[in-house]
Amino acid sequence: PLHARLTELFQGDQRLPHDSGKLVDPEYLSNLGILHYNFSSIDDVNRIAKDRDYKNRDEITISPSTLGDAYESKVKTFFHEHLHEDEEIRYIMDGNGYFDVRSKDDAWVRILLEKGDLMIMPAGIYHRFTTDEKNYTKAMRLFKDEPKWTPLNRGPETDENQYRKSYLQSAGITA
Ligand code: KMT
Ligand code: NI
Repeated sequence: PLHARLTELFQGDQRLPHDSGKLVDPEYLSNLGILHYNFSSIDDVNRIAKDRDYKNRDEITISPSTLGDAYESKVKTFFHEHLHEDEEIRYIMDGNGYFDVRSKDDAWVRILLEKGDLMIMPAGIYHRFTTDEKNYTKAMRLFKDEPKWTPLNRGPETDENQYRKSYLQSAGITA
């Protein structure tokens, strides 16, 4: 099951839960254009990839033991608010992690992903990622074609990005 909650004001470590206790239901997430599943078998992941014509994938283990000195800076980079011009599919193979996504009124919603969770985020949604206090996320990243996950950090330019504008329109968000 997937746990999503509105967050409190962010103070201190990004890896803490920052939980306001305000639960967000699956419909709230689907209204933001987010799909999620829990798959215990890789066959289910393969089926999603086939259905959506995803041809490539890679695996990343985000932890101090695999990334060494680069761990802290990697985690900070993933936590910069950004968008992509493609949808983002992530499958948690082991451990867990938080994806924060922007709500319709621009508040942060923190989504806890655990082993077996697969989330599909639409192109153009502002989001960020962090490990939690256990500092261990093993994830599969799926790509349509060549591995391409260029994050475009939020700023005046991304607000004008055509993928951002299409997203706002499809989610029915008016600024
Ligand atoms: C992203 O786009 O922020 C990421 O892919 C984070 C690393 S994958 C869990
Ligand atoms: Ni991203």
